[in-house]
Amino acid sequence: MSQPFTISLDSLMKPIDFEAMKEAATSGGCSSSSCGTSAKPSDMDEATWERIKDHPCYSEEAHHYFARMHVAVAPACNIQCNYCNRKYDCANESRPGVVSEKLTPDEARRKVITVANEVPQLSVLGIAGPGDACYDWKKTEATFSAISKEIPDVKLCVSTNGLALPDHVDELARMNVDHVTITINMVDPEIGAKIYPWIYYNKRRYTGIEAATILHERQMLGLEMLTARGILTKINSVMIPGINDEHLVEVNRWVKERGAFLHNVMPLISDAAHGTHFGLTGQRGPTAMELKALQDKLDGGAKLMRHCRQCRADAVGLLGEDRGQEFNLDLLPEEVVYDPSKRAAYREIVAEERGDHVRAKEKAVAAVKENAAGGHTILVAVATKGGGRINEHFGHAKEFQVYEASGRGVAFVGHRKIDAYCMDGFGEDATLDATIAALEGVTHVLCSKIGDCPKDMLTAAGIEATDAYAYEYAETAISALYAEATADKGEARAVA
Ligand code: CLF
Ligand code: SF4
Repeated sequence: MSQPFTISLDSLMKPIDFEAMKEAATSGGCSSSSCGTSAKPSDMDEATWERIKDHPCYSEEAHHYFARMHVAVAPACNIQCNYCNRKYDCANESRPGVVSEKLTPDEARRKVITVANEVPQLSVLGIAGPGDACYDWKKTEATFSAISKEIPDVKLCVSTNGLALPDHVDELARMNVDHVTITINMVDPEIGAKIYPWIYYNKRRYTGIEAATILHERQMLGLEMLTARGILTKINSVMIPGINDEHLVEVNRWVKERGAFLHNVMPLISDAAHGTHFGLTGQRGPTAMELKALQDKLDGGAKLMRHCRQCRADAVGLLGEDRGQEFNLDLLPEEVVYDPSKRAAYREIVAEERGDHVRAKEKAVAAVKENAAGGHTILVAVATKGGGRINEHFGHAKEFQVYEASGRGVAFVGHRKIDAYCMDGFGEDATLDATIAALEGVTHVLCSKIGDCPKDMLTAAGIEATDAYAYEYAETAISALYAEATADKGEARAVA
């Protein structure tokens, strides 16, 4: 690995030290053979890659480096989902938690420019509620047109339930909105009636199967219209055990046939405290392994997104982090002027780092495939602050990124949210128990530092934890672990 870039990658996290980043980049951190290597997947054309390479949701690889922000300008909604309570964020695109503040388009403009000046990773501005961006259209339109004039290179992204979408596809295309998400939970209105108690359409309220039929037809029409205009469309589906979990195979097939670019299956988040219909009636969400099993089953259909963090409708930062509180309205300056210098400098450094990472990843994948005799699989949880590196202490991690190593190579397969184990220098046993439960199915943990006590408890739970690969790329470390694991298996077989 190229050790000097660990300095720069840590400095990619806040606060940013550009001098250190530049020094690292010119001191051999990026080998000449790897500089400029494209991270483009081999099965994607250049034009499509150009459109997604900086979008943290549309490219799993980009999510290690680039950030999105949502502005909560669209509170009105035209349907009712059984997993949503109006007091909470739109569950289409966010975990249930109140939006801290709704914004007018002008407040949103001030916030976006302030964030762009301070968070150089910012590449995407999304409107994901807290209601529906297409139904609350005037505010969505006013926000996008103001921002695109001042920060022309920020990508505009919209999330919608699809009911009002067909009315605005042409305007979206005109405004250069290149990424649209539709939440589609069913293609069978009988299943839809169990998810949507009512919709409001053409100044009338519809219920039951009639409501679900209209919603389904509008969603399919919207998707087809977007595809016809070349807009990249992602489909989000909420996995609701016993209601639409098996049916999502059918949904995947329908959306693939209609040109969807990605399919993102998210677990239902259900809690009576959120006051949703599903929460109050005891409808459970899927376990992490149930979600993974469904995603594995969908492999080969519409391309899957597995790195969604179900972020808030006012989220700011890399996926998995939320810096929204740093940019609350009362902290924003009255007058804002966009300064592109930090974003430009960041992109220059990241372009080189990504080349290095891709080269390391290719090497790791090849090594795992070579060692894969016997069909051995390991599931590895990585503590990271970003950059695709193992650069977070076990006790500070609030999530793990999970990778699978098998005969097919090394692949990112999801994440597990946890509470940080270490608070004020002390570890909480109860938190560790919950972390171990959240790591169901995981065989190894990689982090930049771990104490003996948590390490021993993880070992007792059958999970091998190590900080021996601190600051390595995740894939590089995983290929080494895989080689060890398969060698152990070989020995075991030889002894037997
Ligand atoms: Fe936001 Fe959605 Fe655009 Fe991303 S989120 S509007 S596509 S910029 Fe991303 Fe967040 Fe998952 Fe959404 S991680 S909830 S998929
Ligand atoms: Fe809630 Fe979003 Fe569904 Fe509207 S579309 S009811 S805001 S989850």
